[in-house]
Amino acid sequence: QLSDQEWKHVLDIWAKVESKLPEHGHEVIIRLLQEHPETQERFEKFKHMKTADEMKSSEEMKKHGTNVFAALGNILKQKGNHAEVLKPLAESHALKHKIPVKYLEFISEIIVKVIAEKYPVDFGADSQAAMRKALELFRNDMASKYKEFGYQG
Ligand code: HE5
Repeated sequence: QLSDQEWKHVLDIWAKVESKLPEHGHEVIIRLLQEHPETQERFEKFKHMKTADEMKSSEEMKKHGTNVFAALGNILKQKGNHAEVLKPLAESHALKHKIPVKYLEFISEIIVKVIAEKYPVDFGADSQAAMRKALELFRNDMASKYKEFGYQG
């Protein structure tokens, strides 16, 4: 799906993201809940939170952002051969957390936006396009797994 050059773009920028993985993961979750309030309803632990400040000071949310970014990094590093690592994530998001593909689109957009803000020099047009493509591949494969699990997503 992606060329070697595109995967290199994706993994080079991800190496920078990893230098502050908990912080960047935390910020992405906050922005997701702020920009798409309907997603907040899916989080038992976070749905009571009212302000961005409350979210910023939440260690629990930071931990969740870390887990999300660690999982995503693990997937990206498979360079498309991610069936094995994707499966448990697709299963939990389909059957337990009930996360529509639309929400995966929301978080993908925010991931690209946040990385572009943090690393404007290193995340140029080619890298952004490559990251979009990698996230699209991730979503497509999540969507087909969702269907295997009987969730229409
Ligand atoms: O499912 C798990 O592990 C397989 C539990 C921890 C986890 C969750 C939970 C992980 C590793 C991820 N998510 C990873 C992940 C990567 C993609 C980009 N997620 Zn996840 N999530 C969990 C996403 C995308 C995504 C979008 C949305 C709206 N995710 C969510 C929502 C979501 C929820 C509600 C939960 C369970 C609640 C939770 O752990 O709260 C702290």
